[in-house]
Amino acid sequence: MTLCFATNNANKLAEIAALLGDQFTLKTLQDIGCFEEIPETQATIPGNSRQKAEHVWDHYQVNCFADDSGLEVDALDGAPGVHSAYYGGHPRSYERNLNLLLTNLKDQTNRRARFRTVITLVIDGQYWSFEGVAEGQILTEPRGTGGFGYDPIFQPDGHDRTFAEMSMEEKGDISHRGKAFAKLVAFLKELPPT
Ligand code: ITT
Repeated sequence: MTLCFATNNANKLAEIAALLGDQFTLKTLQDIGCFEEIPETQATIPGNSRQKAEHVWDHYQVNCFADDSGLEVDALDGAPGVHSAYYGGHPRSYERNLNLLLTNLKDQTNRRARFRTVITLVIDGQYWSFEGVAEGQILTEPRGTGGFGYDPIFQPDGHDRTFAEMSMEEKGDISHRGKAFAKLVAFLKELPPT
């Protein structure tokens, strides 16, 4: 089956490609001729995930999936959440985002947080969604050089390393996106062959 992954984030694409078996052919937005910035104007992670998939289906009639992810920090009432990409004020400036989060958590003892991913799948105009959550804590200083975004300050429960200190495969086994994606793949494998 051929599916487009509606993302402009090369890190996400690499993570998913590493998890995907040969039975699926992954297309990028560029492959299907989509070069515009897809709007993400909804107030929730599921809303933005749906908006991205809907944009591709409505404009290109291509079967696809989109993910929207965010980091929810308890001591900040769930922020940055749906605003994770722009938290520091600059689109996808990972360093600014991460530094602002550390500043806002200065002297805070409650470091509990979770990454949440919601994937929306659209096939022939029919929609499904799949969620994955990774619980953990925010460290006081970044550690590791792998991954992207908030990975250097997020230590998942049951591990003594951050996501940025893990290989892509290791992160994929326990991450929010990996879990949501495993549900997506299980669902796709049950579909009748086209
Ligand atoms: P697309 O919308 O094009 O897919 P994006 O980078 O905007 O890419 P999201 O809106 O889903 O991605 O994610 C919002 C931000 O959350 C993202 O920019 C990162 O800062 C952070 N984030 C998402 N997944 C992450 C992960 O696995 N590790 C670390 N940070 C992550």
